[in-house]
Amino acid sequence: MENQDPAVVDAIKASGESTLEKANAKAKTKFDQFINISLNIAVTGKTGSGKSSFVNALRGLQDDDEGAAPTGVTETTMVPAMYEHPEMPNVKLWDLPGIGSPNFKAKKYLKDVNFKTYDFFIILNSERFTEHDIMLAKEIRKQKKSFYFVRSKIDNDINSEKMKKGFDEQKVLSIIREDCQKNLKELGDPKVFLISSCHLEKYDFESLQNTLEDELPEHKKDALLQAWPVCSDACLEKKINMFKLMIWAVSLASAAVAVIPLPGLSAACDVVMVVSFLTRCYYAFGLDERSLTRLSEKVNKPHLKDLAKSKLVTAIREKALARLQASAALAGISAVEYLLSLVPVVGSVAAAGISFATTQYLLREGVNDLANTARVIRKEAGLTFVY
Ligand SMILES: Nc1nc2c(ncn2[C@@H]2O[C@H](COP(=O)(O)OP(=O)(O)OP(=O)(O)O)[C@@H](O)[C@H]2O)c(=O)[nH]1
Ligand SMILES: [Mg+2]
Repeated sequence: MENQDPAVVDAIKASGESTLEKANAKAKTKFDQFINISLNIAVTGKTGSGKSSFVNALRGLQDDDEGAAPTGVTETTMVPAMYEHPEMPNVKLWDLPGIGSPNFKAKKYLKDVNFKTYDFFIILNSERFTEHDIMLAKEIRKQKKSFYFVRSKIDNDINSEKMKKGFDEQKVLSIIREDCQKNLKELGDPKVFLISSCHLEKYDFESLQNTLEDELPEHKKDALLQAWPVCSDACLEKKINMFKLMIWAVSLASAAVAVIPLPGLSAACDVVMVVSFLTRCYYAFGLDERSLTRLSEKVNKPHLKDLAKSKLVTAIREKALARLQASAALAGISAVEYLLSLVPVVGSVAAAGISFATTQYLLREGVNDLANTARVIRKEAGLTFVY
């Protein structure tokens, strides 16, 4: 390996493989999984428990947004309805029919909703869990799938308790938690997550994220973390770290260094891959128009969007790829050079020409730029120190 570009050597090392050939193969698989692996989340529970609202919240949508699952006190979902994550179509949320009917049969229900489709089930109840929830959980376990109990609409409970004298939020939460757990004892003390779909940044939403991450297989974990709404600083940092850990794979997969380039020698770079990776990053960090609008409204700070104006963020927002080719053609430069013009470039990188190291640099600087923008926005939104 002594003649290889040091950046390539680094990437091979990061892959954990011994040769460039093996590292390349691993990089391609890893990149493909990162973008395309399917994750199917089933949301079930009693009629009216807030399933559709929870599905919407996980997709970063409000109940009245276009494309949101219909919600409301009279609305009943009769068949499983599939909702793709708006930016990550590989992550699918399934809004299952309610389980409240008097002659409910868990086995038949699971068969009817085609249980094999789902990676795991989330069972919601906005009151105490009942025998139906327990029957369903037992049947899910029998079918060797996982389930997670969510006690929904916690904001309602907190609001009504707030009126009372000596209100203590933590105390109310532990009473609800204990009450729910008492009902579920026969299942062996499963965790119950207290959640409000209107306030994902509060209560146990982050804890649900951590538990799912711990229990999902490695390759599914990345899909979950990409699609999960940014609910805390820790969540954002985890996302940033995940994207950084992917850089070796994207650079190898996109560089097509089948023939080992020597230092400084140019290497072909698959710009489409680089752009799709940075675009994923942009959505995962919540920098898209819709997420920013929602955040601005929530914290009542309309100027937040003005903080997402770096060259890279703007290029992605304005549909980078289509414009990228046009602008590159207009300026008579390569698409990589154009991409490079969107991140701060130090002299030596610019002078070196488009090499493997340039692609790596571009990815690193790109992720850093998006990460810093997302951090600044959270800070300005006043969310950084809340947790
Ligand atoms: N305050 C509050 N209201 C919620 C929350 N989640 C859902 N709701 C409200 O509860 C009602 C029922 O919510 P849905 O999401 O339609 O419930 P569902 O389980 O999908 O109902 P079905 O499809 O009929 O089984 C709606 O009016 C929602 O706005 C929440 O976290 N907090
Ligand atoms: Mg519904």
